[in-house]
Amino acid sequence: MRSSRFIFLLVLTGLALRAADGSLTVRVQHGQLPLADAVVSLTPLDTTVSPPAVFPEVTIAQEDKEFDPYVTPVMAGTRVSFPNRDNVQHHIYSLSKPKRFEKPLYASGASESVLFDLPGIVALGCNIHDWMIGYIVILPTPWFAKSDTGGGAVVSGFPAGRYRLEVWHPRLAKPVSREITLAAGENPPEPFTLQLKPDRRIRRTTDGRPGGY
Ligand SMILES: [Cu+2]
Repeated sequence: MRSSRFIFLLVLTGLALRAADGSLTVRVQHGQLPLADAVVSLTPLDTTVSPPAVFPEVTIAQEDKEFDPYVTPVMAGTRVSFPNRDNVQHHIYSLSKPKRFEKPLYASGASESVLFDLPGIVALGCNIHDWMIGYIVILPTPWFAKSDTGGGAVVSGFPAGRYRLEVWHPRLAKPVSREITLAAGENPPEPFTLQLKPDRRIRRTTDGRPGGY
């Protein structure tokens, strides 16, 4: 469909690096509009990343028959819990390569966790509610951020050096990456333009599905 193809403009602004603690601010736009839920990551090319002593706790809730958040970036090695905050049962699954799993019919209030140890994209679905879709972006680096409703993402805490800058979004046909060198006083890299594919989420009626579950 011609109308479903959009230009996706990634604008990198306000690069500011201190000696031991870099910070990169990225603005992700869809035409003139800010685009939320893009994951921006920096993977070092000259050094290896050692895993943190303790991984932060990450939660993806099932709430109002949706996955919340819709997109969740984590570092490989992170355990994610899936609490059911609805008063109906859910049956979540992933058919994605980095982690295939299934949590059959589980009830309100229940929470189960899954370890995501391999980098890649995991798409989450629910066997009961077809429209439920969520993504886990598993990264080989601790330096990443997700764009907010204003399209802004701030990656911070990385040392100066050479990085692979990657951008992923549910509506990108393929992930986009480029090599950049981030050093104190450096200008932001040139903006780049990406192609988006249609939003795959199924639209719900305002009151959910008639006679729903
Ligand atoms: Cu469900």
